Amino acid sequence: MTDPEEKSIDSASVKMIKKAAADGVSTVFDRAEAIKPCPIGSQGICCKNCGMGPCRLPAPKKKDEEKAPRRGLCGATPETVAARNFIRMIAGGAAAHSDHARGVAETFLAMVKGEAPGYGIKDEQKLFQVALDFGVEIGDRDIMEIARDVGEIALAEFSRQDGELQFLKRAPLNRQKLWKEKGIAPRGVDREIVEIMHRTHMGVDQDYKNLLLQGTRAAIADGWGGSMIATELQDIMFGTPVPILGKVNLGVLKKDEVNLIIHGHEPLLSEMIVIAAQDAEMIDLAKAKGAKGINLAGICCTANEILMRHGIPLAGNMLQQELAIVTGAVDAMIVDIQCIMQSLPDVAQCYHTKVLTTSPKAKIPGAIHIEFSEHNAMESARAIVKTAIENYPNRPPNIEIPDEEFDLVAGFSHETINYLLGGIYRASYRPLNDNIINGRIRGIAGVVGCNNARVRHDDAHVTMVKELIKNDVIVLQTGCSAMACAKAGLLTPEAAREFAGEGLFSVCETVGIPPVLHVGSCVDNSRILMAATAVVKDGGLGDDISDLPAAGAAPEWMSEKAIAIGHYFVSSGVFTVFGVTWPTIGSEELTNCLFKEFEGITGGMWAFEPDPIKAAHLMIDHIDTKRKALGIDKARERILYDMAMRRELEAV
Ligand code: NFS
Repeated sequence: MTDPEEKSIDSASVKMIKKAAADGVSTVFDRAEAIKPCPIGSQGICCKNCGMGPCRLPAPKKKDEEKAPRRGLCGATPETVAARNFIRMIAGGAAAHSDHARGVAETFLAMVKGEAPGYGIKDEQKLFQVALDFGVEIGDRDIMEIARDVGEIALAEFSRQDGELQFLKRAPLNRQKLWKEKGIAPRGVDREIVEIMHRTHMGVDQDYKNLLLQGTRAAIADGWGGSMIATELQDIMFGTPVPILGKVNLGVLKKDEVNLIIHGHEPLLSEMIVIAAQDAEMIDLAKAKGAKGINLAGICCTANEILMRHGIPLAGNMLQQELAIVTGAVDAMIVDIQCIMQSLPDVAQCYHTKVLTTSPKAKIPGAIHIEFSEHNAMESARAIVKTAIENYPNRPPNIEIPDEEFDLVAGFSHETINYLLGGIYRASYRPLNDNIINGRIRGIAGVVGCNNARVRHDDAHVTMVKELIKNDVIVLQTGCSAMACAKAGLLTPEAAREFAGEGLFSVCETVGIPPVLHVGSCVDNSRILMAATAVVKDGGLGDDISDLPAAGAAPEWMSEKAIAIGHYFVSSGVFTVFGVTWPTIGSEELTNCLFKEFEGITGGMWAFEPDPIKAAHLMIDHIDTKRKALGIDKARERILYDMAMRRELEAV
């Protein structure tokens, strides 16, 4: 294997990659060297949607072949094939977010009916807000009656057969109008996903632009439907996050406590485990087994959920899931759904870790299955915690916990941003807008998404975000990207002094916020949509999200969910840059449509740039173009001039 230092910028991960090699354990980093991606598949031009194929349509190499048509057996063009593949990725991603959301809605309804003991309502204000959005009468009705109506409407949204999703009404009016005019305002996400699967079946929709429009409907249904429903109902049940101090990286594991890692996505499970792990009986049991206590930590997006609401530490992001087990100190890793590697039980075999699956939708051979349902949540949570405790005495001799452990502040829901900037009594986005208008803040960037073993772990996230804040762009983050930057120390208020440009630093210092705001898990990218909408509604920065000096990025994306998210940002009017690889590159025409023509349809567009510094500058250029269109470009020049003058004065 090539130098482990080349695999990650995170020293804790490098140590564990080395330990894995010494222990004879194969990880994703080894497999990434052994298996090379198929060049035709990765360009999106391999069609395997029928039994006559797979038809691979690479560009002809020799000049004389240039005129030979590239066609599948049915005559499908590279454009059609790449568009089919691309929107099937959107379908996969939207399905993942939305099925998660459906689970939340079902639990919410069970809670209302008294069939989900342990769950309740923590944020009544948000319940009333969603009730208003859904047109549910509030009056002096009992809270559970209101909640029942909200839950029923939320659940019905998934299979809405006609009309439009209710949450579309939350978007700026111009955005709603545009979606209507272009015919892309979605119905229920289930229906839009099924229609993708139908249209991409052999011999149905052969027009790549028409295919992309269907992908657009499903993506909007994800962002403003499935994902937003998940975020809102989770907030109602578990509380809307407020700023909270946390810790990140493998150093959060404890040598002398039972280490229980929660990995996956649904807070339905992790919230219950947080409670079960605090149970006195469980702590006594841990002590009886020789441990000093029970230490919970998270991996992947469920980690972000429990960090934001309880301050539970983050053990690491997606590419650290195997490495956590390699420490030898994890007594159990509990998984639910999404971003979970099948290799976990294999890695665990070399240590003592028990891998527990909990969802009937996600089983792994070699793992122990303890089924979790909302009806017996606490019972299964306790069984899970007990399994971890009982495994503590089996710790192997070769334990090595890296020291790396960093502070971060998380919990910046869009409601929180409102209060922080505007104060309790006049909560508003006004100060943010004013600071964008006066140029101290140049613009807003959302940097989100996965890790990808094809590139150096965490490198692109951290490099891009540093470049953005250096140029006075405030960054909102979710998911693995937020964890990467937290490990680099960017998610603390002190980071503003060290890394931010002078304008952004002055705002961060006044308000006491980090230059990089942790907004939550991947379904919480819906919070970024709401924040962008709030900025538009506060005024002075245009009439639509596409007018804002804002941009999005997923520099280390790998999952279909990331494509769905990227496309709902583009469809909401945001310029969005992805790194690593681009899944339609095999069709120039289709790629051109997504990168250029799409701006004429949705006001947003895609870009691909694997170099994170160049990608950051694409975002900054876009932000500057929007500032110019808004007529606020001069304000920034003045600010910078003032700063320079001040420095000169200070020098005298
Ligand atoms: Ni989102 Fe990617 Fe997964 Fe979270 Fe991490 S890999 S698309 S960031 S954990 S969902």
